[in-house]
Amino acid sequence: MNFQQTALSYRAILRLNKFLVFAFTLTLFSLPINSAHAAACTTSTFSAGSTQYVKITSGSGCTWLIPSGVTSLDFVLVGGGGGGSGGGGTGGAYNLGGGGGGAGGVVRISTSYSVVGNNNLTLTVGTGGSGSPVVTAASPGTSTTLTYSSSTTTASGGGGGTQAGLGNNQDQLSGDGGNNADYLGGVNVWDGGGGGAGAGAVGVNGVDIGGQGGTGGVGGNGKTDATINAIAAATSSGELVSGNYYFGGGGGGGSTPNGNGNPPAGANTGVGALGGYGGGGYGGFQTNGAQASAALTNTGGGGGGGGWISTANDAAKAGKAGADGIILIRYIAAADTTPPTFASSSFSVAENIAITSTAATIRTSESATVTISSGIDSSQFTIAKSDTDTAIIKFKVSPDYEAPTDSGGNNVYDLTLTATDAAGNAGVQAITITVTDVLDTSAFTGFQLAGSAVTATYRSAVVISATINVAGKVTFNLNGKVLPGCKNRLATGSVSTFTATCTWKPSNRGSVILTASSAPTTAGISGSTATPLNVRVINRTIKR
Ligand SMILES: [Ca+2]
Ligand SMILES: [Ca+2]
Ligand SMILES: [Ca+2]
Ligand SMILES: [Ca+2]
Repeated sequence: MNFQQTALSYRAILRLNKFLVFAFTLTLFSLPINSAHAAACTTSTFSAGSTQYVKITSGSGCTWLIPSGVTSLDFVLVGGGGGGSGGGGTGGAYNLGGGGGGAGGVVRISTSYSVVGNNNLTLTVGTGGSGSPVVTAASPGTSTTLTYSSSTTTASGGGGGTQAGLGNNQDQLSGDGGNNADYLGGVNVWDGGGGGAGAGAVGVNGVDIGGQGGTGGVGGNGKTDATINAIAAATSSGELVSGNYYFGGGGGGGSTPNGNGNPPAGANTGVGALGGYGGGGYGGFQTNGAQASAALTNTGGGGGGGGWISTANDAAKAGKAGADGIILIRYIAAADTTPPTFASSSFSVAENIAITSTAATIRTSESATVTISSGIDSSQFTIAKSDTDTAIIKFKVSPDYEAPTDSGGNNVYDLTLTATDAAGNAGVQAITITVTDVLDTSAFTGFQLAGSAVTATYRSAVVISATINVAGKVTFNLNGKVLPGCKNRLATGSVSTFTATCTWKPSNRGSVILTASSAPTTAGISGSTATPLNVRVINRTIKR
């Protein structure tokens, strides 16, 4: 450790103490978040058997409802990473590296909750600090918090990197890396990796020094463990390196050229080195020689500090932004012991429905397999699933209101359904399907001789009238033959009373049979035949 690094470390400790006082003050005066009207968090959900995973990558004071029956959950909380500072210096000292951003803190907890009803967690996902322009300190990341009842767990944001070149002293020629030190840590609570310090140029301030550059400091290590690995892998989160998932790496410090030629290998993302898995220094270089990249999204990584990549004075680079934090949740879904219920138990359908049409749409309270399990009329129906919680019932034979086939003959068909959910819970429901009448056939409501006579007089005209319930025409017959002039007589009237007449002058004596048949005007309504009239034709009465 050289003089410059020692000085940087000392200053970092001073700043740590200030942070602790600040954090304590915040804790005393912070107010609980009112979650009564908070919006639900936007989530991505995953499952593996009964193990459920929830990923939340943004949100401030949003709520997540602990599922019914769940009393134990695992969490990973990651704070936002600090931004990286820009490179460059004051007074024309351009060739100085900015500090990398500190990483977001990482907290892993496994907690039991006394869930008696609907219990909300109030969540905030910390955001990454902005990378700063040249010669400016960067913004810190913000905290990620989880509040249950009035108890809050916090993964704090990483500090922003500081700028380079505040003075002519050698130990001020590079930016300090950002810290993450505003909480005390504890079991399964990890300080995020600090950002790397930028490289300082050595020499006379304000000129293109050349040949006196340096390597930016490496960022702090990211955090992983078996639980983090399991949750991160299931949710495709974190930064995957050599089979482990990491969160909260510090950003690397910016580097400066070693001479007027090629820059040296600068801060890196820590893969294969001591650095954290945040962004490398912008202007620094990874060990493979490629320019470093920003922190990965939603890993809580710190942004890289800006370096200086050219011998020209105009090439000091801005710092990179820190990554937003993340909240990951894991729990075992509660066993399902609730049977499905049915939305309705009575249905009605008009007669003549096609056997391909739906007679009843059965909806259940959850995904279920629905069968016709019993019922006195059950054999007259089929059932088929249409989606996970809906089944369709159809008649095997189109029902006729005028000729019901149900038990009791009252057009009310009885059957019993059973809905079984994936856990094997079964709900049973008796249902009725009532067939309703439609006007599908005409009917005679009257058919008689004038005066309702049962005799007619030989060679004496008499009027026969027929009344039908729908508009149409009536044909009158005598002993099976159409009476002359009485074919298709228009029935006149309205609503359900339409009357047609026929004048008949009997040409034979004795008993005859009169009949009438209707031809409704409206398509789809079938005709009908009147009850036959038996009439005796007699001689004229002799006048005295
Ligand atoms: Ca169920
Ligand atoms: Ca019918
Ligand atoms: Ca019945
Ligand atoms: Ca009917």
